[in-house]
Amino acid sequence: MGRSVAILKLGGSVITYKDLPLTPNVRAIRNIAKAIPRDVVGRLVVVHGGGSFGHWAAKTYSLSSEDPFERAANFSVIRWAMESLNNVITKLLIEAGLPACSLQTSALVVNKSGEIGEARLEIVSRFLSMGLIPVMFGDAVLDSEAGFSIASGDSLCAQLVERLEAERVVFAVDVDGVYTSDPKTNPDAQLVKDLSVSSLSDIEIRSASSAYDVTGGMIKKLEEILSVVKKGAVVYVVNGFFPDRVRDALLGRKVIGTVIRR
Ligand code: ATP
Ligand code: IP8
Repeated sequence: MGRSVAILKLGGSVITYKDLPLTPNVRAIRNIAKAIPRDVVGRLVVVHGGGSFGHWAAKTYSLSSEDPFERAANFSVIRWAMESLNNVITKLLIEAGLPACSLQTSALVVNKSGEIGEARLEIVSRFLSMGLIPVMFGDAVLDSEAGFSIASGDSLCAQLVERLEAERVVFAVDVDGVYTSDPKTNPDAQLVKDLSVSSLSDIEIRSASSAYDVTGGMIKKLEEILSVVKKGAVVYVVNGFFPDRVRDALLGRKVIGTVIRR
């Protein structure tokens, strides 16, 4: 595809009320949808997280239950929860006039021991070449070792960067960017405006954002960001509650947030 593709990862902390099961933040999603510039259509992939849909479902319906029937039934509930959230997001993107089209992650990805193993992502470039915006998501997927596991939206972004040779990835989260430590628990935390691979390890990440984040919160996110940056993309971490920042980051403009380069 060449280095013009952008990936927008909509964090669960923005698109849902993380502590209210199965509750989307419709206003936040709608505002971001309206801010997506039309000139990125055909070179934009949207990926969203699980928030109070996927993470809540994965905590409540365990994929490691002893009983195989119960395990399969739990898998189907988590998948249903993610489809439900994806439906809301896709609908709001369409209402904003965008050619958004859902692509089910679990039909394209098979995990191996909890990490993405196979990822048949050729179809994503085909959707892009037809002028569509694929809308993908962290999902419950089959796992060649564990039976079932979770593929996070962040690790899907890392795969997409490699396959599409994406130019930039914008992570929309509920804080202004990456801080020296968690800004929600440390009032002295400082926003880090520019980061490189070598300085990433200096960031202290105190905790995951919610009691039921099953995919590792900010710690795991920074690991995925590291792998994205090493593959040559520039990463922006911005506050998704400020849609103008999301738009400016998608366009590669100067923005309040954190920019991470190789
Ligand atoms: P998901 O990956 O489930 O879609 P998300 O993308 O919204 O969720 P989180 O995993 O919730 O992102 O990570 C964002 C949270 O990380 C913030 O709400 C913040 O409280 C927490 N956090 C922890 N350490 C830091 C840090 N050093 N800088 C910024 N945020 C941090
Ligand atoms: O919120 C997790 O995706 P993430 C998806 O991007 C599920 O980590 C099903 C919990």
